[in-house]
Amino acid sequence: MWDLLIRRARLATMQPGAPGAAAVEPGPSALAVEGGRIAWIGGDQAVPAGVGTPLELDAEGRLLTPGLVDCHTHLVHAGGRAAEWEARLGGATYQELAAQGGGILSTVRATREAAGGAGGVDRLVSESRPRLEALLATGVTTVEVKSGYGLDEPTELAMLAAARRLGRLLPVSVQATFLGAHAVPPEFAGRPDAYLDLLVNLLSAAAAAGAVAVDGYCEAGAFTAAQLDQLFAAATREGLRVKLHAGQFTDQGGAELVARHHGLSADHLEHLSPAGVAALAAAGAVAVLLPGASLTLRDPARPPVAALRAAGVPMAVATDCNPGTSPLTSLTAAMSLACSLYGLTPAEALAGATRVGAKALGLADRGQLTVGRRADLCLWRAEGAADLCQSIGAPPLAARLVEGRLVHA
Ligand code: DI6
Ligand code: FE
Repeated sequence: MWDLLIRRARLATMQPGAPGAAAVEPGPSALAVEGGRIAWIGGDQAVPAGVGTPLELDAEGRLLTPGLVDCHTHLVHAGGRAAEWEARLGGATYQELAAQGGGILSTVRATREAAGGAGGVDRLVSESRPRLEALLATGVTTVEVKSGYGLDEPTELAMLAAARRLGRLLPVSVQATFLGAHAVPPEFAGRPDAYLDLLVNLLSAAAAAGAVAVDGYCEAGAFTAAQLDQLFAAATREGLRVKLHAGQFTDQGGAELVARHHGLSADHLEHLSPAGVAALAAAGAVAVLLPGASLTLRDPARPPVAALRAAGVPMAVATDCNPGTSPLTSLTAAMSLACSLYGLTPAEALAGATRVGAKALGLADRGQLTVGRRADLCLWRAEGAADLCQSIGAPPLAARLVEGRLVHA
């Protein structure tokens, strides 16, 4: 007995090469759920007689996709940075503002203050919850959440605890990433190697607090590839998967660093050499594209999409939701920007927010509609990927299901 049968849908299975993957060719139209997993997929006429179901949903020809996966966010933090954005509109640069104590360190101050004392995790949760709710309303069923605005043990662990609690409060699967190597905190100014020692010692506590991956900021003024090499080697021994902010402003060899550590993904990549593209391709790592940051920073640099495509590097699309460079709480808007700014096709953007987003998190149990995978599903008031990706404002979401449960309709 199935728990739910969806009929008369237009399935975008997102299986590479399968009919319906680009949501344009005629493909299967019915899907059944049992025990939170996809139990059967086929044509409306092929639904086996005799398998009962208490719940049947008529999709009326709408597009059915895997639930969206936002594989790169910093949504847990306190405070905002609108004044910095305004200063940049007036001609200041991100680097100038950071050198004056703004940038990441200004959010670190706000987050440490919110997280300190009794009820700190609660305060982080209530500051961050509206951002997560907004993301969910755009069809997100799995979200990655990074730490990295604490940069000390208590605040980093409080951020990870807040991420975990949000995953219990709201119908979404949360994957936490430890980003202690986001910036050198003021108390370690001029002593980055001493701070890296602290991070290495923190890895097991971060894993115990729920982190499943480690990330770093490989950038001029942040961390070098050589420094992150040590951290990633220790993180791998701790069982954490590797992800990296690479090539946002300058190419520091981040893609090659990810490849050396068999990492899941290199993210940003506005500055990436042909050797970096080849390294990602050889390692099977994902390129995570974050067009919200290009838009907000008004940065004309673009990831080398044509070269990544030609080399067969899978491209994910994510929001990078953060208060400084990408205050974006809509994954469908990020998909739209990936097409308009970076030149992805709508089918690539949809794959980037489903199958490839899941790959960027090392999650093989979601991101495609196949029997046995999680029944994380979105039903859209749309006919295909182009309809879905063209919209920038209110997403055309008709229903969202997490493990087969209707959580948004
Ligand atoms: N992601 C990041 O982590 C940095 N830039 C980006 O796109 C810094 C974010 C920040 O300024 O807080
Ligand atoms: Fe980021």
